[in-house]
Amino acid sequence: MAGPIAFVRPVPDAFAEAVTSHPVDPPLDPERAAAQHAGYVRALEAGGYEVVAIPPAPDAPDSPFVEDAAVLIGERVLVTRPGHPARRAETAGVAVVLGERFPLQSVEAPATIDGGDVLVVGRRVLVGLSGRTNREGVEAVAAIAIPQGFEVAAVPVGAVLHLKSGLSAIDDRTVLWHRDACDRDALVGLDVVEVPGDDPEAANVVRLADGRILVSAAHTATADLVSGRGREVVGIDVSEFGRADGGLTCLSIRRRV
Ligand code: CIR
Repeated sequence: MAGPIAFVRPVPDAFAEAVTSHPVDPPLDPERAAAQHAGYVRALEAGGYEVVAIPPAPDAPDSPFVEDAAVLIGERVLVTRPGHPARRAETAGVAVVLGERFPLQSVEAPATIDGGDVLVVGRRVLVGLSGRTNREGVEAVAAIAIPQGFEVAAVPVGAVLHLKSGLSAIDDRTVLWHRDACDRDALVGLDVVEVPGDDPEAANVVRLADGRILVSAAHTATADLVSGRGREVVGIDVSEFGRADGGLTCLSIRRRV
């Protein structure tokens, strides 16, 4: 089996036009985002991932949030149909690169699915029902996951963009959870660490291949919680992506083993 791999996509100048839930002032800064993206890539590499860059999409402002365009579970990939119509053109270029390594499945209308709504924890797959992902989208994820031995559960998402905007895993049974992401009851059977504060993105971290946890530098309480669980933390600044409603997981499609 190949080693840990992460797919990323560079920041285009058009990033200034990314979809945002709130007006941003000053405008999004593609240069600053590109510098932060370079730091993110370095952190993934230092954490043990082979990083593969998908060719840039100059006309797709949100394309660095590559996680939303494809879901990689086990040995199979679901090319998504993003919930926001402006993001649908992103999937073609992602499919070309992932298709060189994995069998692809695609999604037909009326299904919509954003990868930000799909959290794999051990053999469990939690799929958020959100403004971006519908029931048919959940079924499409189940169709690639269940035959590989994963359990799949639909999870109604709270006041966040995606399920993972406020929920992520630090090992195969422990999740960081912010109350805005979903009902805690949806996580029964998992070890749940509640992340305090008003910003759900504080619960969005990335498991590096070497077991360390990538945490946004803005979220020092999260870093303390993670290190309190015996995990080494790597801090990184991704604030420019946060202004466009994205967090750490959004910037890559990863497979750890
Ligand atoms: C969007 O609204 O679609 C982007 N501006 C942000 C996407 C963030 N992706 C993610 O949480 N997986």
